[in-house]
Amino acid sequence: MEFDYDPSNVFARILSGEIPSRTVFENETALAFHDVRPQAPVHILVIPKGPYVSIDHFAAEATAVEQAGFMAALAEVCRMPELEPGFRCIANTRETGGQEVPHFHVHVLGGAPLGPMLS
Ligand code: IU
Repeated sequence: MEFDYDPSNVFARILSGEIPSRTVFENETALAFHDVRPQAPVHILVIPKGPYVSIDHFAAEATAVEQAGFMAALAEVCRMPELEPGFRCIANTRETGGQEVPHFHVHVLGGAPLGPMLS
């Protein structure tokens, strides 16, 4: 599959510093920040710093260092005390999968009972 990354997407502009975000955690290859329209008391987005459009693009083409850095950032977010009772990670993928921003991101949601996923 060919992956076509649009460098003008909003998360690229957050990474360049053009648009501010409320950072939760950052390392060499990944950034975690609060979603601007939270759908749960805790709603964090974890993104790689590299130009990957989706989870399958990232899995296919990111280096081992980028993948390890991303997982380290995700793990850091998952250790937030507010998430200890339970949380949900989601990676919407392509338009049919509900993806609006074409830069790979994992939503981490929690801070309240979430109920069944497809309710
Ligand atoms: P999606 O999986 O691509 O549908 O999720 C995109 C998320 O990015 C969505 O929850 C938005 O609220 C969020 N977001 C953001 O945090 N900051 C922005 O400037 C924009 C979208 I545009």
